[in-house]
Amino acid sequence: MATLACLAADTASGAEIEVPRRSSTIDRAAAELRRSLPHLPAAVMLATSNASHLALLDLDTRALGHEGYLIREVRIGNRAVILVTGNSDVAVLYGAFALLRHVRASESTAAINIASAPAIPLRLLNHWDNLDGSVERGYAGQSLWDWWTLPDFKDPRYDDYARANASIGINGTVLNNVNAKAESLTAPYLAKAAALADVFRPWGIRVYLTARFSAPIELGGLKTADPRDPAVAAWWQAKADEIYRLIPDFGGFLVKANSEGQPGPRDYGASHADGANMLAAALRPHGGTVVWRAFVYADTDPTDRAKQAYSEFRPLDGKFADNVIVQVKNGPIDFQPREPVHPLFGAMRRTRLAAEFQITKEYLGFATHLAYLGPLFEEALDTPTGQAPGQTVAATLGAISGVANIGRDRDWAGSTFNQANWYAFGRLAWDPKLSSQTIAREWSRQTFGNDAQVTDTVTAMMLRSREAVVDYTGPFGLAHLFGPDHHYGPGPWIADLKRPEWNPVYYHRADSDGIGFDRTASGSNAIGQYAPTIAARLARPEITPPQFLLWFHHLPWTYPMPGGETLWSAVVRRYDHGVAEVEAMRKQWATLKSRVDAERWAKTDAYLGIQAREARWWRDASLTYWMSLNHLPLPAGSPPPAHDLAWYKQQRFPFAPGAPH
Ligand code: GCV
Repeated sequence: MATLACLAADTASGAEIEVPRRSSTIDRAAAELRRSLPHLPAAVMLATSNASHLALLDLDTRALGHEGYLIREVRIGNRAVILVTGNSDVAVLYGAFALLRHVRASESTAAINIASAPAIPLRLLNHWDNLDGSVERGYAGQSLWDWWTLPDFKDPRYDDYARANASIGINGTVLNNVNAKAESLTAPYLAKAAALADVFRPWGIRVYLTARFSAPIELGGLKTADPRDPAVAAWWQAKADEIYRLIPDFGGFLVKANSEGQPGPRDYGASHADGANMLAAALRPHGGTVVWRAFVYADTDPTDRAKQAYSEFRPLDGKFADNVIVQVKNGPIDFQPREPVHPLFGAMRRTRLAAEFQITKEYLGFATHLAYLGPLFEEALDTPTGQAPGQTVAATLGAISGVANIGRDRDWAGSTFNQANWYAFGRLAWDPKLSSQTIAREWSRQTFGNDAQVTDTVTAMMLRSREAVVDYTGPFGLAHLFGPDHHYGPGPWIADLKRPEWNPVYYHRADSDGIGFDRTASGSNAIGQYAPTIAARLARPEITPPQFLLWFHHLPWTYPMPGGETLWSAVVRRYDHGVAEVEAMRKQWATLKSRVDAERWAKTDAYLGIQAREARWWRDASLTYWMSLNHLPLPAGSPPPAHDLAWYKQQRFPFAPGAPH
């Protein structure tokens, strides 16, 4: 073993970390083990699969690909070691983190034998961070990126950010908001991005930037940004060359085009494919990727907003260059507490697709409400597309993006439990077959320790939490009932915003007779965008999954639900249940007071208090409004709302965080 560089020796146990070949990435893997496991359970070797020490072991690592890892107890020479290996340095790093997870969860390495490779090659965070330090839909303080002091000062938190991401397998990060400023592509900002890329590189994380489509006009002085104009293509080519001189492993561009006022190829009568392919050509010589968002809807299109992305992108299938990925939000509207999956999944067979999830909780109570998103991610990823036998949404993906919930708050994500959403996103991006329950337990143990009562209670709270938010904000598939702009709190009565599809009344279509959006053939026929087997289930309310009932159907308030109660009574019961669930979570958390550190216990307790108050507000405001339309009494036992409708309508929140500016 003379050639081994022994980086650490634990004097207490005598165990050591052996590293046949050092690199900046493998050194970090060793340092993580040393830092987190001061008492290593056994000697650990960190080595890529081509290390000569492993030759005699005859390991077959082909199935691991570039990033997958293998952790196994082996004998090397006359010694037993836990080998962490893979086909690249970053694979070894991922393996080291997996070993840490395993030890935290099982407190043992006996008979360890874990092989794992990521199911989805590109696993991105999307930051909606602005150059002025604000974060669109950010509820965890200012942007982590201090553009003012970069590139000179590299805040140590950048390294911690990268560590946290590498520990869950995130391999790319888009630094800036999709509502992009052209300035982010100027030389000073590229130097700042390059400084961050230097910090992230050893952790296997590539930097991406959003690209404002009109940048050739704003920065280059051109008269047009038409993607078919050779001068425009040349401008982007030169810009790409400039970026790669500074960031040789630059990941590429993320683009929001012709969506919510952003410029794009449609401004010139060109298609989304024309725009994406022009940028892709500029990145191609350098190995970069264009991630092009399919989040489009237009007030000039009178059809159902839920149909517009499919209508515009499905005909472009096969027309995108192979270094373009089309990024599709998990549902057809906009990150609601529950949506059916987007019909584009499985429908664009000749296009690489990414699923975009929102980790930040724009529509699930901001940072203050406890809503564990593991079940939301899992539900979408596991949904069958119906487009091929056994195909789930996860199986259609070449990439996955999560809109980050990270800021400069001391707890990074605005609350302890919001960290679980960042964690769950990464774990499911690596392995969509993991259950959200497994992930919740794993996270709880690593966050609060191995006290079984804490693990069981925290896991139980987490697993009921997202459904509680669905119940008190919009049960049975009701959606987009939020106050305007800030999206904080209820506003189902809002009907006067400029664009029809910005108004909650557009989505619920409630009147004296009934409620819900008819998306069947007799209505907008959005169900026609799904595969026939799926569409058949959605065509009739009796066989539509109840959680999507009012997403797809307009039904009378008196509609008989399974079990005999009326739709109205069932709706009220769900609102009441949502409120009760938050009270139950509060009680569960109270039982942990002596078992969780005082600081995190107190903040979570206070936040659950806020959530309980706001769940009641949501329930009361919504029911008051529905009753103003249907004039039905509340079922027996359901408490009357605290205020009248006028009171709820009067509430104003000018300083709610996260709204665009
Ligand atoms: C970045 C929603 C949000 C916007 C966001 C947009 C998007 O509409 O409210 O803040 O803009 O989605 O995903 O582009």
